[in-house]
Amino acid sequence: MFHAMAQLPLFGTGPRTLLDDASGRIDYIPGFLAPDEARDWFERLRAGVRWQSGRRRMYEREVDVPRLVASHLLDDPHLPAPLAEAAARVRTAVDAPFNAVGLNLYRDAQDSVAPHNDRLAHIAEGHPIALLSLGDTRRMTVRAKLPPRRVLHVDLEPGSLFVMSYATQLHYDHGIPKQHTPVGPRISLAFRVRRREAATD
Ligand SMILES: O=C(O)CCC(=O)C(=O)O
Repeated sequence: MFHAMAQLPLFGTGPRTLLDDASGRIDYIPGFLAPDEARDWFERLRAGVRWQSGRRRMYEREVDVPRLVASHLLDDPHLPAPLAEAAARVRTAVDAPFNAVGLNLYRDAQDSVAPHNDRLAHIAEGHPIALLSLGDTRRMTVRAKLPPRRVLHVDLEPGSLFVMSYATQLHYDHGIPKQHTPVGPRISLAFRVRRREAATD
């Protein structure tokens, strides 16, 4: 599924396979982007994307999600330049026909994403999800849905790439919890292969 990743990272301590069994595969590639590039894309995206407050249903009510979001199809003629560059770069590492990117902006330590798996009705079966991190480091928690509920905690550093196979979405939830210590803003780019009939979100 993934290209030989060992040859890809030019910075950081090298790629790590965090999980690889019948329940799926997760790879973490620190230093996938050079620090200057990660900083540049962060600034350009923070300023140049039309960030929105996401909404979700909770107990019969609509509430804001605690972060800002945006999404683009990758064939959008108005795709912001850093997203086109990021998509091209991610495709060099991950062998998947990514066609959409979801963006998350965590403004501070209070912003988060609750544990979830990606919506299976929206993503094409068999393809991975690749998360590119920019800005400050946030901790991702990946937890098995069933006992013994194996847990992975991964600090997603700026310029890193975190790749989850499709199968992991069946067996694990992933999330970014709020944290007690102050932290600066972080942007994540979630590259997905969306089913064409699914609306963007
Ligand atoms: O910010 C992240 O790295 C995780 C984002 C995520 O889980 C999602 O967009 O579904």
